[in-house]
Amino acid sequence: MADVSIDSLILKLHDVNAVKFGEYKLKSGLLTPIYIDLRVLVSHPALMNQVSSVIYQRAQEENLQFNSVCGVPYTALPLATIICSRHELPMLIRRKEAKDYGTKKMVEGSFCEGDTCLIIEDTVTSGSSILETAEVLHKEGLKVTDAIVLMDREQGGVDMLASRGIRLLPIISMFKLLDVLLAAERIDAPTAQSVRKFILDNNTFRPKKTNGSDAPAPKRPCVEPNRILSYADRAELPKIHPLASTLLKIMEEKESNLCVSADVTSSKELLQLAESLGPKICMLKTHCDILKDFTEEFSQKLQAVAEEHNFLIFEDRKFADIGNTVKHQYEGGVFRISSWSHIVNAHAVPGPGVVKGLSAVGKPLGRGCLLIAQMSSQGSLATGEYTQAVVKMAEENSDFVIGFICASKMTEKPEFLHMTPGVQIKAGGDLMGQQYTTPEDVIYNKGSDVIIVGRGILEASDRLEAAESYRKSGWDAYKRRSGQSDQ
Ligand code: 5BU
Repeated sequence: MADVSIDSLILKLHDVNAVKFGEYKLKSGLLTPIYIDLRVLVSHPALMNQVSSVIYQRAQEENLQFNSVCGVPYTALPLATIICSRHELPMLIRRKEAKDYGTKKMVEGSFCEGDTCLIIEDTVTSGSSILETAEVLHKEGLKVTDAIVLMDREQGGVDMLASRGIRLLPIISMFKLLDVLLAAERIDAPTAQSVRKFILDNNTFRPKKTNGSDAPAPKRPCVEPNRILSYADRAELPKIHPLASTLLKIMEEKESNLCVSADVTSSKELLQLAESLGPKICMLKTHCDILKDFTEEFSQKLQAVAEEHNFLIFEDRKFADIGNTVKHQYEGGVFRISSWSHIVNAHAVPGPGVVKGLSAVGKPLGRGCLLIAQMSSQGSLATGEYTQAVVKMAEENSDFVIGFICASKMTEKPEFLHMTPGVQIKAGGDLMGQQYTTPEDVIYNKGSDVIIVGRGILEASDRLEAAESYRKSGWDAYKRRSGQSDQ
């Protein structure tokens, strides 16, 4: 398609208010001076047809080979429908949530394993929505090699998807859009300049460096707050929870963002682990209900070791009941978790009452809670809108919630801590759905703060040596992320 019609398309998109200037919140929580809202397209059928045409034309120009087309829900869904209907192409629909009856399929439509599916999207910032859709399609045995997007915000989506083997083909890029609107006097020069600066300053992707010199340099600087702020800086933030501050200081002091998951079944072995690995870790994670011989005396000894070696205790209890019940579970019973564990975690499924119940017990004791925003296990249902709602719940309860269990950074608010399980030196998984990624990926690429490692250390012939190796990998990745290393 000639540039001139792209120009007129940009102006038409501006006419229907699909491009807005002001202050808007992105999915990531970041405030942006420009918002692209292509949901309005459904009210403008002629424009909808035009957009569908340019997308299809792009696929033809690139000579893309595919068996089906899938629009990322929801905005791109009608675009894919028009393209598929007009050109008689098979379409696939990706469900945002599995049905709780019937087939429970995540992808609707017929396909064969190994088929290639072309993804269509309306707007891309980081590329995460396309990746999420591609992952669902992959799980069904489909291949995704290309995606076409109408509007690329030029904030790292192309690079991020390329790093995951998907070529993203944009129709309109942010800088082009600004140039056209400026030339048509739809916006003034300072507005265009402020958007350009925002885009340049907020690249969401940093390529993974394999080693020093031959690694590709990041295209644009990345200035997300907790990529730049050190753990020590964050410990001093005015809004930081005192327990989060303590943990960040421990991390900085011990040069460790390693939490060992002490998944052993005897209290003697657990205490030995805590004693020997104590100097290497910032936190020790327990599952007290897998111990065959839990006693109060054990919990007291564990606290003494934690104090001696300066680490926090995190009981991975995953509370998930109504407020009144979790209050009792946290405070009482055999384990009396609140009496010895600095940090606990909870599922957000019951709603904010779960945090209220835990907070009633934990807050007066200076304890803190992590909300489970994502899980490391395959097929986890904690994704998409659920994850977003968890982040909101955390932000609304920051007097007790200090962060998240998650795969990657959830919020730009640097006072929240991100902790990631499912970590081993080599990516992979176990036979029961656990999925592993590497310390480098978790800390450097995904922007998380703490690696949680269980069997990677517990099953090593030399646990201390393994813990040191994880500590070092996690710490080196953090140093590089915060620009304190030129490795
Ligand atoms: P592993 O041996 O490194 O796979 O152990 C991981 C630990 O983290 C284990 O105790 C799990 O219960 C825990 N975990 C997890 O693996 N994934 C999650 O999403 C959450 C906790 Br929440």
